[in-house]
Amino acid sequence: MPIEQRLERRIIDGEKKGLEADLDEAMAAGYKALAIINDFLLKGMQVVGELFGKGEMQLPFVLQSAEVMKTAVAHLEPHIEKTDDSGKGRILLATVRGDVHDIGKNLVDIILSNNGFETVNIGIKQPINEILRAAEEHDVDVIGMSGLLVKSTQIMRENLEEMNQRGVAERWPVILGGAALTRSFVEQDLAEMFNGEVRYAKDAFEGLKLMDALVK
Ligand code: B1M
Repeated sequence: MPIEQRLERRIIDGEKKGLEADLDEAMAAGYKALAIINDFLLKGMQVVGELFGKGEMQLPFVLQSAEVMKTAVAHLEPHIEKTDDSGKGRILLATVRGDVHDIGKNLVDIILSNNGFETVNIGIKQPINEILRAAEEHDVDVIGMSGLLVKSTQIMRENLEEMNQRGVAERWPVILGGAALTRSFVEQDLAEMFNGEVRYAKDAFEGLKLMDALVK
């Protein structure tokens, strides 16, 4: 099997043995670390999501796929291109209350920190109290929330309502990301009720573009 398909297959099958050697082989063949993540590994994860959604894959196997994904990203991370910029600004990253999905958020973390931003990544299942406390403590410029469950889109709305109520909406622009969100939900529905600025990032690169625009 060609290396491209083998890597995609590894995610689908949750097969870790020999993973690093395959990743090294792909890099030696000229693929950049980020291209390996975006073009092969995430493609595999997409298939996992589809199989799981159709009831053709059980949760423990999804977990195994996620483990392979995380190990692969950790192996590739030192090879991801970095800019020489630093100190461009600081973002808080959290997966919202009730949601454990963190692969996407952690990719955003890598992309932003490799491109001159400081990240304060407080992890998964974070209630708004904790998000705001950490934002204050670390004096961040932007708050970034991630969530993949449909339920999380509602939690994000509640979080923005809470920011309105506490009078801190204008203090921190907010970037929202995650597969269950849509641009119109964030930039129309949520933007309408939020007293500050809220933007949608389809992927980590859009997150980076937004950070460049929001933190001047
Ligand atoms: Co779950 N899961 N999962 N899951 N899981 C989904 C999200 C689901 C769509 C699968 C499906 O049914 N097809 C479904 C949600 C359905 C819904 O809400 N309607 C689902 C479900 C149901 C669940 C459980 C409820 C299952 C159960 O227990 N019965 C449970 C939830 C537990 C909880 O959260 N309380 C659960 C658990 C899990 C695992 C633990 C097994 C594992 C997560 C492991 C981990 O993250 N550490 C898992 C996985 C792996 C998935 C799928 C298959 C893959 C997610 C992923 O990592 N994608 C997922 C299916 C799918 O999304 N298609 C699914 C790769 C990742 C790079 O993409 O996170 O979208 P993503 O991030 C992208 C962009 O969205 C964006 O940039 C990233 C990179 O480009 N982005 C941001 C994300 N955050 C951003 C933040 C930003 C900017 C951009 O700025 C702040």
